[in-house]
Amino acid sequence: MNGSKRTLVTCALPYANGPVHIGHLAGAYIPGDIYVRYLRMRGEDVLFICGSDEHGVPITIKAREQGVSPQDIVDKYHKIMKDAFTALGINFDIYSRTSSAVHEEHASKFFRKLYDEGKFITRESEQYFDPEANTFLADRYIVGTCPKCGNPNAYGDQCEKCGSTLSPEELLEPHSKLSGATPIKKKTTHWYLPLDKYEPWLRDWILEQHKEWKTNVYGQCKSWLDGGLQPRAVSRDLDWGVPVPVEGAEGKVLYVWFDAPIGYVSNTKELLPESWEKWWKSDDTRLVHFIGKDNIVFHCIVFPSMLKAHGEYVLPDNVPSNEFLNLEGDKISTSRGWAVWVHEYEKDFPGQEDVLRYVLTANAPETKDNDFTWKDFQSRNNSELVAVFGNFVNRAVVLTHKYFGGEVPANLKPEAIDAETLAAVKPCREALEKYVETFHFREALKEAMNIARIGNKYISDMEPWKVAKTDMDRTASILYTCLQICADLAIAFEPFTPFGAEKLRNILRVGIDAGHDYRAGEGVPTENFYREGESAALHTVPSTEGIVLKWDMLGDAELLPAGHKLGEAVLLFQKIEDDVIDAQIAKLEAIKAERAAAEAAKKVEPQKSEISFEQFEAMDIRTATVLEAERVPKTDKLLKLTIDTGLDRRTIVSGIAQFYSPEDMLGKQICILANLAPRTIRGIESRGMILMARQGDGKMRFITPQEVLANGATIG
Ligand code: B3M
Ligand code: ZN
Repeated sequence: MNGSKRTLVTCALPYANGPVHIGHLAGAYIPGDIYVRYLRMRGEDVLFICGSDEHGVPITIKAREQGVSPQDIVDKYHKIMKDAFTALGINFDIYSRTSSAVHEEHASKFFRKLYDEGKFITRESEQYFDPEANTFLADRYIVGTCPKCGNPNAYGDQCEKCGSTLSPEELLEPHSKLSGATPIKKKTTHWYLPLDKYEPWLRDWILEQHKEWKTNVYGQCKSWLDGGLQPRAVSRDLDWGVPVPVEGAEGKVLYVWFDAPIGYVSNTKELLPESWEKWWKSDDTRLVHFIGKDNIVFHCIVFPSMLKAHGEYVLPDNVPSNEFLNLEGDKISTSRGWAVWVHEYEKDFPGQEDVLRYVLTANAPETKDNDFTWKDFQSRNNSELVAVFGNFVNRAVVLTHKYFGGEVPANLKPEAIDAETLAAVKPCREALEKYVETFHFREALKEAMNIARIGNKYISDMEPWKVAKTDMDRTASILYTCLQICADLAIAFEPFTPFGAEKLRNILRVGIDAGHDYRAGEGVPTENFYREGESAALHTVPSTEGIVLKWDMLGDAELLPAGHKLGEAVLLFQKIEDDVIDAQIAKLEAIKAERAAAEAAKKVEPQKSEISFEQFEAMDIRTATVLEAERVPKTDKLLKLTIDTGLDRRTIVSGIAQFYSPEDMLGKQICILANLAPRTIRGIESRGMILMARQGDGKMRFITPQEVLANGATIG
């Protein structure tokens, strides 16, 4: 299908500052994995590259927040992300990292070549500088009040509350996140890639030569190009990243978006030190980048311009990008905790990786933003994977065990409907192929599911369990036909739900030719199916009767010959019950409630009307200590406190029982308004009032001097 070309597939290198969530998966990683598995089954030579993006300002900010080094942060998340991909069967040939030595060397060389050949321009500009911390400040390091919504914690590049894109100049009362100082402007020099020079070439290359790119990608490129390109800085004043390899560039590193895409090349080099160039420097390579929509400009405009400037590398042939996935109607956000994290999913749904892969593909945001809901997740599992695919396979295999001792029966009494049913698989295969090859994975999955629907309808219509009462020969033909479709499903679902497909192959006792990969580096034999250890079951099935399924067999009249012995029937997919889904929904509701409470807590009451100094002085406020405390009977809110005011011992009734128990109050020094007119509350005379601080959400705390003072000390 790709002629003689080999295919180099990359998935965006995720930032190592948070775990992988369903938005990442749906955007780039699951589509990339489906594509690679499919091509490999078709015998294509494919290399699948990814890794962590470990530079950039968000990582340094996270490190500061947590009081650890940036290296600690990336070490932690690199492992979490790597494990998450492995758990979901996303088998990159290499998942490395941009903090590796190979990458630093390779990225430096790349920069240096462009520098030596005069491909950069330098520009002096004024950047924000923290005079106390003595360092330049990235936009993210400047905080202030959002001019649009008044959020006091907006960043110099964006307000996360109202979503506005900002520049540091727009912030009200800007201050440095590092020291709190007001930033000043200072001159600094940086290297720029003059994208404007590449604009005519880009226009031709994308707008004329790549009209086949997905419309969302093509459209974004066109609007960037129509807006006119500007030189883009490729260095930053920062102490975390690949140092700019130029004399006199101390304190400067490569801009993260300059070094990260070079990571695709470095990671290839790390895996294949001898032959990486054949993947990157040969016209026989088709390069395909799977990315999320916020990465389009970098992969279609900036990185290709870098590659063009360098001159030795292939350019991407396609850049399939998805739109965004929302979660229960709300934008997924790592910082707001609004996500379904893969490592948590693994805990809550062990062994159900396929369900997530299936749902995220069936509901992929391929052409527009889409929504993930737990109800949809449940219903797709229960009514599609379980009720159609799983149910069909289970009925076919169980009945074969019941009537034919678990052997594929001979096709003793064929009818036209059998051949027609099997013939209906081929068009599904053809459509599936067309859709995968044009990056329409949700349509492709529908076609795979159509094969299961064909089988499920056939077995329901034929009712072999009834036919068996009168006609065993006809029953044999019906089950023979069903089992051929089961084998089709074991091929067709391999790219989408590899765990279920493998289970199915174990039931059918067949192997699969899934092509070869490069996970062990070079020299992996091409006849490699699955290596021991990662899919042990395939290797330990005692007899596969020599049957090895191949993509090209999909839709053939006979994949399993009569007499072939099947394994035990096991359920491919499990029903997901309401309580499991309700628990996930409750988890999200708790996150929302927490967020709402945090917002409410920050709500500030308006200032009261002005009073005179005399009015203030009229209030007798002083310290006191709680000697006795008890609940006022038959009330939820009231505590009766006996206190030592320095002047006397007296009783105060206070509405704080929601926040403090009597034991909490015993012995505490508090502040009271002593000269408040006495009031009788529940038959108890209360003399004075305890001073409490109350925040926006109603939470209250008593006021206490910073150090214990004598009782009766006056406050004012
Ligand atoms: N790390 C952005 C992201 O994770 C960025 C991608 C780099 S790909 C070279 O969305
Ligand atoms: Zn705002």
